[in-house]
Amino acid sequence: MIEVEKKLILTPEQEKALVEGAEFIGEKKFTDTYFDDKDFSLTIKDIWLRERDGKYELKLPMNKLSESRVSDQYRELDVEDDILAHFGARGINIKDFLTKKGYLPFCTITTTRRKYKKDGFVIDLDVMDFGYTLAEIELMVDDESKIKEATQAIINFATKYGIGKEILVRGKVLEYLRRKNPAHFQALMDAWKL
Ligand code: V4E
Repeated sequence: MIEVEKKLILTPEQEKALVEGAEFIGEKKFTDTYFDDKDFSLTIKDIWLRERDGKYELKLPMNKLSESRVSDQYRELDVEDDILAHFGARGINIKDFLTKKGYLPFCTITTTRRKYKKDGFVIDLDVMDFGYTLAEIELMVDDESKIKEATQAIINFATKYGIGKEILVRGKVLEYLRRKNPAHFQALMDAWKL
């Protein structure tokens, strides 16, 4: 399955309208630590290696950085062996792999996430510990050919609640870097030509 998602910054009124009548799925809190080397080799390629509450995850981009980012699609690996295999490092311990590659933590964020369902869409309301709040509207599709359609469906759904003017919303990690590690942030902006 492919997750198609759109990140949004909502006003309190928009948030209220969006969750009104939605099914509340639950709230959870998790802490992510992201890794990269001193040259930002992974994140420059839009590759995100993280440890979420002790479990390693890798997000790999499916759309090219040059394409317009109306929505985000990433392939996600959450099995350690699959992550190591992606880097051609099968058979070693992931901690040793990180050390060998010089991948060090560059950002740690704790998120409190409230999850809702409405009209077949999943809505996440994320509050981050560094003073940033984001909403995400998500749809799962079973084939790459359906990404465009799903993106449009998300936009139409958001428009119903007066949301959707801002196409490019900074994700939590980019906002964290902008505030706390401007050199890393600038390296990404330069590499991505944003
Ligand atoms: C994909 C990505 C980053 C990694 C963090 O991904 P994100 O979806 O923000 O995290 P989260 O906690 O919501 O993960 P989930 O629980 O949904 O798996 S950091 C930046 N990006 C991509 C990105 C980009 N390339 N460009 C812009 C302008 N924004 C975001």
